[in-house]
Amino acid sequence: MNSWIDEKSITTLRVLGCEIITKAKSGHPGIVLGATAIFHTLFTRHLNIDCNDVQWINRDRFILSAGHASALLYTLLHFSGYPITMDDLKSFRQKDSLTPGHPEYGHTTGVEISAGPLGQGVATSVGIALAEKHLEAKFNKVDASIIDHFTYVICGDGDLQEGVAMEAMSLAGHLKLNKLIVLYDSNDVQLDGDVSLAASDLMEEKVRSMHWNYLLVENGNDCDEIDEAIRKAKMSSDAPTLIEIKTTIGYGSLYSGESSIHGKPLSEGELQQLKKGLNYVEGPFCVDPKVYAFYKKSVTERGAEANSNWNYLLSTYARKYPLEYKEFIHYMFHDFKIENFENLPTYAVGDSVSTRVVMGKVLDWASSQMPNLLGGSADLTPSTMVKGADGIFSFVNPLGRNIKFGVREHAMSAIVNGITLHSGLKGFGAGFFVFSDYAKPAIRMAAIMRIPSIFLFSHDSVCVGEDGPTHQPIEQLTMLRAMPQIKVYRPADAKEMTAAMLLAVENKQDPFVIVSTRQNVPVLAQTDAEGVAKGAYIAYEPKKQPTSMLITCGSELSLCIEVAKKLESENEFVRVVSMPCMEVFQMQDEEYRKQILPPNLTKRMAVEMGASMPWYRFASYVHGIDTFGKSMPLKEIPQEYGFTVEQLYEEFKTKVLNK
Ligand SMILES: Cc1ncc(C[n+]2csc(CCOP(=O)(O)OP(=O)(O)O)c2C)c(N)n1
Ligand SMILES: [Mg+2]
Repeated sequence: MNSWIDEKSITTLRVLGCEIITKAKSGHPGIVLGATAIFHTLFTRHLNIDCNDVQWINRDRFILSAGHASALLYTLLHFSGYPITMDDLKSFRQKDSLTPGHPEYGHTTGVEISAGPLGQGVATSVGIALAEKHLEAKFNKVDASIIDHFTYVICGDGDLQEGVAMEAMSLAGHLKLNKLIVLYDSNDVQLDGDVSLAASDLMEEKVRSMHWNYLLVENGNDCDEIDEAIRKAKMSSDAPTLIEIKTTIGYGSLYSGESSIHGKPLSEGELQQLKKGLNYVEGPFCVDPKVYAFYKKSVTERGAEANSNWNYLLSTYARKYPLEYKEFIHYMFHDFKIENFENLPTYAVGDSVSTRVVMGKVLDWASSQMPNLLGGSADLTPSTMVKGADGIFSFVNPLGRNIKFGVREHAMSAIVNGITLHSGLKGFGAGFFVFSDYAKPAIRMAAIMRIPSIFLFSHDSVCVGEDGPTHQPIEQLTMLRAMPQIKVYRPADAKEMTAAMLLAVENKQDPFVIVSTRQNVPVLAQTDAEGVAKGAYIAYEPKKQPTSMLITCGSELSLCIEVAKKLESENEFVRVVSMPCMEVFQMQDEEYRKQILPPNLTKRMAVEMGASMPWYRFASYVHGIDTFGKSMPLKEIPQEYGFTVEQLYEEFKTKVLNK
């Protein structure tokens, strides 16, 4: 039985949530009416958050994976004292409102994660829970647990049908991330109809086999039953918990239990019917002051008190453990400027080394300077060379910074986002570049959220060789370069790679993708760290005023310089531009861009071992690869695709110079 105020609050959330959806003529009333008691119980009885200190590091994290419940989340945040007014609620889904269609991290205070693409929230929450475990092990003392919070997720049937959620949950169970609690809004309905049309998994067996606890709440309208299950889940155990909570989609409406209510706003008449059925007497957009008062007491003040107790604990900690406290503060602000470059591996001009080896070495070195770097590879450590420091992260070694992600590129990338989102840590993940396809939806979330996750990839081109077309990237660079708010670096040699990696580890906004070669490439005299920071620069300037240009990046730079030198010996003066990052170059001021790519220098050829499309922004003629690759020995590949000095020289002459 729910108390009077629980009942009143839940009804208010249902009605107000539906009112704003109806006003917007857009949104998802189904979950707003069905899962209300889950949200309400979690917020009023468990979630420790503080609207006056939204970045409080030890707050519980609330991850809404079912992003279509945004109307409910905004209404709850409004009740809980966050800066969302009734007018903001009334502007639900309108242009530039604080209440956009799906929750947007960095846009609406109190939103912990951008959500909408189902499954992402569940997977990202695994990274958040992992970060919590690591920081807990790093900083807590027997008499002062300064990191000690839960990560709560609300998800629906759709979230758990997504592969990314399953990949991540499998890892979370394996790593025994026991502070992770998933509240599953189980209503047997999804957008297209009954869940039984598309799935018949035995959820209990499924999650138990992944080493999760499983609890069932049969009446998802009963706050005490939900409360009891959350309490059990919080009790110490060595497993994360999934609580399956049976609810009725569209509860209280004419379409109760039907999939049609999932995303169809109620009409004014249906809204009146809902209010009548729920005995709701307030006028439109009106809230009984008792509901506000209840939320003030049970969310706002309870959260503020938890935060104030924590601050007291932290001040004791600061006194007793001043060194650890100092380090803790560094972690919180990612305040690890690299100043000591003494042991940074350097390379001599003329050395030959693959950029993946350099990527791994710089990361190892950076990890020694930045103790808050945490990540690893998707079962490809010997290939990508990417690993975290201090041993493998596990239940017994939560201090380990090397995460064995297994062959789970998608979950890896979402988990990296979770690690980064937690704050205090910076996540990275690595794999074969061609499998960035598997990681892309999570990379996109990092870009949308503007968080500084790092995605490292090796085997950047057809020069993978024998593994053939399935393993040879072609269109992946185009895909990522087309993505807003991300920096895609493809360095040319050890020096460029070192510079790009340093930018990535120190970066505080927007994700980095860094792509490295499998094969050895020469260390060039012409490459330059400052140029790398600007995205593009002149790598080779002929002795006389250039009359044409080669624009390139990655392993093709050394070839282009050779081509330019050969042409110079024939009195043809060609500039070579190294462009390791198009996005960063585009951000430079016009003067710099014109200096590197003078508009009057129209004879240009761009060269890259990948799809030609992105280069037409810079050159009207491109030598790329617009077919899939071929399985063949590495040494025959450059010839096959026209990437030898001789072939490029001929092509440049016939197609650009003598045109
Ligand atoms: C990756 C992804 N695919 C599809 C959608 C579109 N979509 C949003 S909600 C939804 C239905 C999901 O069903 P369920 O999780 O059971 O939600 P309910 O209808 O019960 O609220 C779908 C298909 C999406 N948001 N993300
Ligand atoms: Mg459902």
